[in-house]
Amino acid sequence: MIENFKNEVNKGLESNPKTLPSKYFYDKKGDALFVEIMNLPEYYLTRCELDIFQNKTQELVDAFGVKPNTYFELIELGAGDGTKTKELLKLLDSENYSFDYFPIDISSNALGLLEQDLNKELPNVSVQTKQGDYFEILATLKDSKKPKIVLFLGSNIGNMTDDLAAKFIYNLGANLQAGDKLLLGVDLIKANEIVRPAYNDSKGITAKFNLNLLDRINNELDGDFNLNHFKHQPEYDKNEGIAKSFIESTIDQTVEIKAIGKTYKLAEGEKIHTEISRKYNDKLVEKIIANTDFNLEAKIQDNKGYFADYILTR
Ligand code: AVJ
Repeated sequence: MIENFKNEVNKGLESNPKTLPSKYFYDKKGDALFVEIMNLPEYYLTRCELDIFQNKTQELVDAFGVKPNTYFELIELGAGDGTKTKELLKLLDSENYSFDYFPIDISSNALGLLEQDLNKELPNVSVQTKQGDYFEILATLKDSKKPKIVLFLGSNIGNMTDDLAAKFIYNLGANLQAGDKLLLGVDLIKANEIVRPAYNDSKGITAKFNLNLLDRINNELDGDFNLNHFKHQPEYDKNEGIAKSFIESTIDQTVEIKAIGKTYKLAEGEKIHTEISRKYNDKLVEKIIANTDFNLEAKIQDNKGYFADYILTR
């Protein structure tokens, strides 16, 4: 684990232009900052998808094509605190659907909290938490041959390049059977004035979230990044449809990472690319599923038309 972190940090900082992987945002402090981001007025994504789960719940269930008397498995990749999914679970529970809910997450802590909360609020829903790697767990669930609905919410796929997203969906298909469904939550391409503030909020929480990556390297790899000499630098252009985050060096400097045993030079104005957040439209969704076993079944949007939950059928 720490070896991977070292290797990826070293590879990224030796690249030209420099990069660091966004998956390392999420240490304890990063998790807490992301919760703060989700509550920001500028960060519309979470609220828009919650609007779908609250107000278009029946449309979602209709698109799943499930019936109350036929058992299915509801699987969620990266369950988080389950706020959105709870709305769906409430409806399925009140209409006596027969299913088990399998939230999958890398954080056993998050899963424990979610299970506790659901057992209290929806005691009739069977919750089977699964801690670990998405694909390893899906491979074990495949053996049951039960009909499956997989949820991948929150525009989490947005952190992947289009190539990686296509491979990811292909691999999901390989772990499912014909007729199974995938609910893919994506942020839609829209005006700069709406997307830019979501990644550059007025309270500077997103800036802290981005720069926390340097802090994590300082803490875990004995680095000496001085956060006063770096700044958050986001970019978005609707013609490309990808929000990008950079960390910009504000002076000429050399940083040392002792655990790697190396130093890295940064020029004033030089940027480290830390994240992409891909925004989608129908064409791009069609593109990433083109070489997979999935077909587009339905598209369900929030009332503003900012966000979409696409239902794909395997
Ligand atoms: C968790 C990947 C959906 O890209 O919008 C939020 C992460 N980065 N603000 C996103 C994030 C900066 C978020 N995802």
